[in-house]
Amino acid sequence: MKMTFRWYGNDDPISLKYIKQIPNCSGLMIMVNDFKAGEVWDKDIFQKYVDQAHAAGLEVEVIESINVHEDIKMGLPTRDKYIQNYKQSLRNVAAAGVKVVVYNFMPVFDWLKTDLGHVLADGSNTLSYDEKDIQGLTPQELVNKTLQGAGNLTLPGWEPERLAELNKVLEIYKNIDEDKLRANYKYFLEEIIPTCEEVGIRMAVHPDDPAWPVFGIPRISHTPEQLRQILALVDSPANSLCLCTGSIGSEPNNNVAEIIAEFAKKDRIACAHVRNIKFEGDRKFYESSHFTGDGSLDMYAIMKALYDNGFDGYIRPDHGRMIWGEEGRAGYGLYDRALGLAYLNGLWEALEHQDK
Ligand SMILES: [Mn+2]
Repeated sequence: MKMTFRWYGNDDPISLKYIKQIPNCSGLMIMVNDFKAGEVWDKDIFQKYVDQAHAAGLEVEVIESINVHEDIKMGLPTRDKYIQNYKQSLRNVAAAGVKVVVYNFMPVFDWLKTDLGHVLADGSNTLSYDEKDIQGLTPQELVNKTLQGAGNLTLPGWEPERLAELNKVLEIYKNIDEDKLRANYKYFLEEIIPTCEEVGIRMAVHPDDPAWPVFGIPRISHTPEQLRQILALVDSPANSLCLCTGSIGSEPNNNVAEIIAEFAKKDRIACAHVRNIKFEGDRKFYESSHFTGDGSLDMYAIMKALYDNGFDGYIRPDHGRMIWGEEGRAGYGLYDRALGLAYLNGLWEALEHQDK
């Protein structure tokens, strides 16, 4: 298992030096915004990030995400051009040493929260979701509200170009049900997985966040059965999961540790985002600290499920709260994520020792 940390490239206020100072942090999961969905990731531009990371003593074996162009998800004739570009991006990042590519197949909206600065009793703030807050909003109103909450920093998944044609895209999705979306997904995977196998990359799909459909748009990556269906679309280790505990766990009926055990046993978890959330009601939760006692998920059971089932991929702490006066990109400050990483280190070390 390798412990890693997300870094936003030169757009990240957190320095690589600080990340390197976190104990047992071997490398980065890089998220850069140089490349729009559908564009080829330029070899030289990407290599510069990798060189910077290496100079700081950090590996870059995971990137998140090479975004999938909406035309691929919608199955439009233009998809083939974007799929060719995707394959070229895979070749380019593989040449720079990347082994895992995180991505998602969520239509229109990526992750979704209704408050990016929900204040907790201890004065820290965090991301939260309350279904009540999106009832009555149009999709465009939701987009405006989310972008307002982000301040000056870019929000991955909410790139302006992706949302530019929102109304047109929503119209097209009226004719796409879950099965059609899955068929479009299969078409995509059948094209790219042979390239992945050739260049040594594992695709890791990020589950829907939160784990249910929004605005009636289909979502097909949030139940154990749906994850099985995805892995069966192309049965290859190159077609794997990014197991995000806070996303999968937002649906209380999803037993996160059981889901991890099932897919880790089959070696189909390429990497994991590990974080906790606290339920406050039906479809109402906030992102707590990683510590089990602060949230609703059993973090020991989660790490044990990974450990017991031979997980040897990459882990990173996921979203953190803003603490100690830090101001930064929602969910991606330094301090609380570093605390989360240290806590996950401790759980893992204890699991290793119990085994001896
Ligand atoms: Mn995640």
